[in-house]
Amino acid sequence: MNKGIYQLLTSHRQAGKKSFAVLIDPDKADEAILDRLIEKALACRVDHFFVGGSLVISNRLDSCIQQIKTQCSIPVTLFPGSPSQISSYADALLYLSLISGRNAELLIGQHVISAPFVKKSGLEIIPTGYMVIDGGAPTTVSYISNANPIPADKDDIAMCTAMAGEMLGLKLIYMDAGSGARKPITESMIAQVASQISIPLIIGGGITDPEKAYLNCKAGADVIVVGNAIEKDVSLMAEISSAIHGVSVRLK
Ligand code: 1GP
Repeated sequence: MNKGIYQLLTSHRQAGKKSFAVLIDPDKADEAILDRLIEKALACRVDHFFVGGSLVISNRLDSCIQQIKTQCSIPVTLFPGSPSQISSYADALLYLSLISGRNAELLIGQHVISAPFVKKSGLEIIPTGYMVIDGGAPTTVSYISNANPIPADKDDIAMCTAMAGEMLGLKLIYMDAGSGARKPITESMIAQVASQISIPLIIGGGITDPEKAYLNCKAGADVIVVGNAIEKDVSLMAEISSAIHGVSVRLK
């Protein structure tokens, strides 16, 4: 039987292992593109597929996940831009609360409306503190969320936000500079947050090269998410994957 996704994340964290998640936007990945991505992901030891987007205009969410599921056993976790982005074909759902913002709808409002539907999905639900960090320019997520991101140089605000999220019972922290961010999250912010939480830390947004992925992991990220850069150049997947998996962490 498959381990739950959360158990996988926590056991990797405890073992000091870093994970690589490739983000797939169903609007951008047609069948042929997805075929290529899956083949490459299998060859590169990708740990997770995250599926979702801020919009998801097409009706391809279910078919996209079904295609992944028929071709490989890499776990699929939903990273939804809205409560409508639920598919029972996935393994798990990042149940996001936008704790960096003060938009009540994204903190709890939409969750209340979608709760019965989400519960019925049968998905593994992973309560996730979602923190949007300023990535140097407005991104889709910062626009859609209608909430101020945390300034890129305010490591202490990020740290306190993540601490509060953990103490409120959230099981993951996902810090995101937004898709295609000009400036990814700094190592100093990652290190400060990582030093104060004991739940897995996911980092994404604007990571375009293996060095950045490596440095993020060294700073304390447990999972690195890359979307845009791989959409543009699928060959990057191999380099980024080996950079992430090459990080060895001394256990405390
Ligand atoms: C966005 O964290 C993800 O929400 C990934 O960002 O597309 O810039 O890699 P990129």
